[in-house]
Amino acid sequence: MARLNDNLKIDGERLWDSLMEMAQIGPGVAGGNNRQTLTDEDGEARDLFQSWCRQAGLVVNTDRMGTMFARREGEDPTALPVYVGSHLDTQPTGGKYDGVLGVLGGLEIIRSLNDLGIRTRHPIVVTNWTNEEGTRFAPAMLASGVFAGIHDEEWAYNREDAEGKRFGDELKRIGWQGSEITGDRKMHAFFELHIEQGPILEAQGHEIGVVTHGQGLSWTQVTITGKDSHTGSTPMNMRRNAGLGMARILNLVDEIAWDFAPDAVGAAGHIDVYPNSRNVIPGRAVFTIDFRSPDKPTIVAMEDRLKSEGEAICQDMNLDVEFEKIGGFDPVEFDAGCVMAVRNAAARLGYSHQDIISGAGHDACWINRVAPTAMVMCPCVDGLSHNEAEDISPEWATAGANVLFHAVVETAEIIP
Ligand code: HGY
Ligand code: MN
Ligand code: MN
Repeated sequence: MARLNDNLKIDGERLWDSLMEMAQIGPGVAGGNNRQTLTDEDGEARDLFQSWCRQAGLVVNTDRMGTMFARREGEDPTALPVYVGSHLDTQPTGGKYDGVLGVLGGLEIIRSLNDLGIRTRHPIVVTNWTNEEGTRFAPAMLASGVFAGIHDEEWAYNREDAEGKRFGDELKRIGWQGSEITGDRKMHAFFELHIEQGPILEAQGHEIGVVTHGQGLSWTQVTITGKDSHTGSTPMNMRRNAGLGMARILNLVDEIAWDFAPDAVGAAGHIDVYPNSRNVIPGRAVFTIDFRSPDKPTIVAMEDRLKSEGEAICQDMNLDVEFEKIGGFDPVEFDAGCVMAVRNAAARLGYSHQDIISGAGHDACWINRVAPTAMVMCPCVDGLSHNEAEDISPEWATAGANVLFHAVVETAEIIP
């Protein structure tokens, strides 16, 4: 009977083919993907994933946040399942592997267990979390956050996109509002395979990242109010330029991040000025500041400086300003036992590996609150992600999925 030894491997070619087929849904304009959460394209991806799960003999259920759970029975149906997964939604200019590798890597484990005729004591559940990216509906990791009891469902349902569409309405529109109460499921453990989205593993020449921690995240939405006026006839000393106020605060964000570097980063990826007309001084600016650090006091210090110095900037410019915390989570330490299963798997399989702190946020960061959790990372080319040029090698995908396979199956206990 198969034991956990180094010839227990997934089918890398089948995994790669599935990644390429999924990438056809919601294509971007430069070779990547634009498959934002709860769009028709997201619905198509869900349908394809569900059909693959059913072909693999899995029973698929969905909770009220639309998260998909595809279950393979264990010898002991009363044993808490081992969950494995990530997300299928992408950034508007996303890559083909961010999130998708973790969902299809989980499915590949099932396909390989079926091929090898291996049974496990614990059931195994492959998971697709709704709205990990938080790009269409802030914040990121929304469904896993409701699952972990961080957000309540009604608040999540009322999140609106840039066109004023509600999360709850869009979930119903694409037909993926399930009936399960979100968070009722209990887990024996959760594992997530993800590309690093940074340059460390490739630069160090390692195939596997054993993720011990995740850095903390803080999203602050800033709203500056000035006065729309004519760009030609309004004297400089009479202007209340919200766009200029935003520019000065964005410069402040960069200064703050550099002051706390190298263990902190900061930027604003979402920026809107109104009315955004060439000959109107912007009377309103709305933008989101993204601060990250593995150190919680550093994040608090950055948020405090943003507020105090940002208020001073706006006061000087006769502008009104509001700061609203719209997302974030504390730095995460993953479960030592699950991390050990990942590290042992990488060693057993002979992959070069190193411990690493995740720079990006993941559903695992919330699920770590309610179940023993760990992550496996593989490198990505030039550390590039959240860019359509995101790229990995088939070998890296296979290595990551093999380590995930061993960590999940060890935790789910092979039936001899
Ligand atoms: O923002 C993040 O770190 C994740 O990619 N959603
Ligand atoms: Mn991701
Ligand atoms: Mn992402």
